[in-house]
Amino acid sequence: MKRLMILNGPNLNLLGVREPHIYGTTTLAQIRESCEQHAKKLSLELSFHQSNHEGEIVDWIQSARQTADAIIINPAGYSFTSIAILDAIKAFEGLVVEVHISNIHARDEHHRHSKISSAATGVIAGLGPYGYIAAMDAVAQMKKG
Ligand code: CA2
Repeated sequence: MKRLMILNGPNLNLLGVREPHIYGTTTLAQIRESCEQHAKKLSLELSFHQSNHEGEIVDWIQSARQTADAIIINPAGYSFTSIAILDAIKAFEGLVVEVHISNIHARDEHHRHSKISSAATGVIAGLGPYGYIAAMDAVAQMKKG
């Protein structure tokens, strides 16, 4: 069974609670629930995390070297700042899909250039919470990871 780690960065715990015009009304708990259901359908073993702390995210990515075959990551605000997360992703050998709920390319200049994307296998942006499901389908289909 393929093992998948889904990581969510800072403030994503506020999804559905604030700024629904940008990020929609779905909460992170609802996203987690739909990912868990989808993982069962795809026979993926899933772990799902959210943190507001960069070092904790780095620790999870490092632990994924032993415990996961693929990572789906929404680095949120750290997408645009974190060389530490970029370096940790580079040291992970499996498939990495970066997901953004909003279309970061259609946003202001602070939200356009993810540092993480250069190390990701693929990037999904702008599909709302469905982006996580699309990323899981990719993980299940693709050979690496
Ligand atoms: O669209 C995404 O998934 C983002 O990664 C979300 C990040 C943002 O910085 C990226 O540009 C795109 C922000 C997550 C913060 O989520 C909030 C949700 C509700 C209220 C405030 C923040």
